[in-house]
Amino acid sequence: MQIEAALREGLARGEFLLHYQPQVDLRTGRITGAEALLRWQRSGQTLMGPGRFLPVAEESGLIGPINEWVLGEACRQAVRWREAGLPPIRMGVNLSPIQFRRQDVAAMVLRALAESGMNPAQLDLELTEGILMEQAPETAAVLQTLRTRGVRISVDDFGTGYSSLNYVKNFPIDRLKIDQSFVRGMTTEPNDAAIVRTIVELGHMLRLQVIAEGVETEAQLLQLKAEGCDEVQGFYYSEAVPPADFAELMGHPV
Ligand code: G
Ligand code: G
Ligand code: MN
Ligand code: NA
Repeated sequence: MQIEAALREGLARGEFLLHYQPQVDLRTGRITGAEALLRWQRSGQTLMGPGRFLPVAEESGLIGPINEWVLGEACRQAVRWREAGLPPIRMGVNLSPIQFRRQDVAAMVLRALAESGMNPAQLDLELTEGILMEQAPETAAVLQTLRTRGVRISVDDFGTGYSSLNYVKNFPIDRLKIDQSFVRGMTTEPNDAAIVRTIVELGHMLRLQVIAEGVETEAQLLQLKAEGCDEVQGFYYSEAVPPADFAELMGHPV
C-alpha cells in the first residue's frame, strides 16, 4: 500500500522517465531502433528499474495510467528526435499481458500516435509469447487494427514462453527478439547456439526480422553476424540511456 501511494504520487509529480537502449543493424552498424525502458526517479533515491515497481503497479489500478504515460512519452520522444534532426528510427515499447486484459490497447496506441504526431511506422510494439497465447482472437484483432496503420509487432523474449509456433502463423508479426538467455550461452553451449541458429532460420523463412537481445561480447556479435541475424541489442553497444545520451550515440548531440 505504501509503495502504491508513492507510485500515485510519483506519476503526479513526473518522477517516471524512459531510458532508451539502441538496436543496431548488423550489416550497416547503424542504430535503427530504440527500446524504451521505464525508470522511476524518486526524489533523493537511486534510479529504480521496472522489476521493483511494475508488479505492485499491476496489482493496483495504477498500471493503466503508467502504461498510458509510457506510450505517450515514447511517441513524443520519437517526434522530438526527428525534430532535432536525428535520422528516423523505430521506437520499441513493451506491452504487458495486463494491458491486453484490462485496457483497450488499440485505442490507447492510436491516441498516443495522434496526440504526438508520430509516424505509426516508427512504432514497434514488443509483446511476449504469453500475450499472444492469451485471449487469442481479441488480441489478433487488436494487432490487425494497429498493423493496418503501419505499426510493427515484435515478439519479445522469443523462445522462453509457450513456444507454440501457432501464433507466428496467426498473428501479424514483423520481428522475433531472441531471448538473452540463449545469446548468453551461444558461444559456449552447443544447445544455445543451435537454438539461436534455429530462430534465425525460422524467422527468415517466415520473412520476419530477427534481433538478438543481451549481446555483451564481440564473440557473440561475430557469431550472430555469421548466423545472419539482422540486428542486435545489448550492453556490447550500450545499456539503456537517457534521451540526450541516446542522441549523442547517434552522433546528433541535442
Ligand atoms: O531494463 P530493464 O530492467 O529495464 O527491464 C526489466 C523488464 O521490465 C523487462 O522485461 C522489460 O521488458 C520490462 N519493462 C521495461 N519497461 C517497461 C514498460 O514500459 N512496460 C512494460 N510492460 N514492461 C517494461
Ligand atoms: O524483457 P525485455 O527484453 O524487454 O528486457 C530488457 C531487459 O534486459 C532490461 O532489463 C535491460 O536492461 C536488460 N538488458 C539489455 N541488454 C542487456 C545485456 O546486454 N545484458 C544483460 N544482462 N541485460 C541486458
Ligand atoms: Mn523488450
Ligand atoms: Na526480451
